Amino acid sequence: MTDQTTDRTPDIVGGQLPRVEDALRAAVATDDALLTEMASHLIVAGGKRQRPLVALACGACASGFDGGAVGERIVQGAVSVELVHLGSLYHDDVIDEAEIRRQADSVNARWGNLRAILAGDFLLARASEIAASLATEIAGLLAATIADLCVGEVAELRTAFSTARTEEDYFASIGGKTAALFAAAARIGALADDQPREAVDALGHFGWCYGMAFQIVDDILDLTATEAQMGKPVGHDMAEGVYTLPVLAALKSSDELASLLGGPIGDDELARARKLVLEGGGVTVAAETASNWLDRADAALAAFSGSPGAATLVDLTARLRGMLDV
Ligand code: GRG
Repeated sequence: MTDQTTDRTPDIVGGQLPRVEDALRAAVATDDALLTEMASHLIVAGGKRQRPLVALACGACASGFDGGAVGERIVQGAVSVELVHLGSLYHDDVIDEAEIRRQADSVNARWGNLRAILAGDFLLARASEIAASLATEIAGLLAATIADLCVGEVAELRTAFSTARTEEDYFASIGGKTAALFAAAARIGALADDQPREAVDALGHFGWCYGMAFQIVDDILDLTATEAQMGKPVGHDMAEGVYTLPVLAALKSSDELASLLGGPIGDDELARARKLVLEGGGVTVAAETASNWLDRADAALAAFSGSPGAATLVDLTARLRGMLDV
C-alpha cells in the first residue's frame, strides 16, 4: 500500500501518533552511529503507522477513557508492534532483494544483506525488550506473533509459482504474515490499558479481521493501482510467483491464465495475465471477501461504541472499505 504519512487519521487517538514517533526513535538509539542510522532508516522514511494506530485506538476503547492523552504503557505497546513490523520489512526486503521501501532505498540496497539482517534483528530485540517491560503476557504474545510471521512467510515461499495453491493456503499465509500482527497490536493496546479479558479478546478479533482485509486490499492494489501509487511495478506479486486471492479466483475459470503462470514470466505475458485476472472477476471476488472481513471487524466493535478508540477503528475500516469497488 502507498506510503502516505500525511494520510494518517486526524482524530483524537491519531493525535497521539507523534508520541509514537518520538518513542520509536528513542527505542533504536544506540552508542553505535551506524547501527542507529540503519535501525532508524525506515522509521525516518515514513510509513502509515497503521499497527501502532490500532494499538493506540484499542487502548482508548475503555468506557472510562476521557479522550485525552492515552497512557504511556499504551504508547510503548504501540512502539513494540511497529518495531516488529519494521524488523519483518528489513528481513522481507532481503528475501525479495527489494531495492525500494517506503519510497526510499531499502536497507539491504543501501548497506547490504548482512547489515540489513542484523539491523532487523536489532529492531526485534528492542521490540522484545519493550514488550517484556510491559507485562509477561505481552512479551509472550509478541514472541508468538514473530513466530506467526515466520510461519506465514514460509507458507508463502512454499507455494511460490504454484498454480495449485489453494485459497486455504492463501488465507493461512496472510493470517500469519499480516493478520496476526494486527491482532497482536489490538490485544497489546487493550492489555497495556488493563482492560477486561472479554475486551482484549473482542479487540483481538477486530485486529485479526481488519488485518485479513488489509492484506487482501494490498493484494488487490498490487494488480489495480499504478506503479506510482504502489512504489513497485504493477503485478509485482504475480511476477514473483506469489499468487494472491484475485489470481487464485481467476485461475478457477481460465486455462490461459494457468498456462501463463507457474514460472518466471516476461513483461508481455505479465500484462496479459493481469488482464485475464481483471476480466475474469478475480478482483471482484477478492473485494467481496475483504468486505466480509471488514463487516466482521466492525461487528467486533459493538461493545465499544461511543469510545474515542472505537471511532478511530471504525474510521480505519471505512477507509479500507473505500478502497474497494463493491
Ligand atoms: C523476523 C518478524 C520476522 C519476520 C520474518 C519476512 C517475514 C518473516 C515476514 C514478512 C511479513 C511481511 C512483510 C508481510 C507483509 C505485510 C504488509 C502488508 C506490509 C506492508 O504494510 P504497510 O502497507 O506498510 O502497513 P507501511 O510501510 O505503511 O508500514
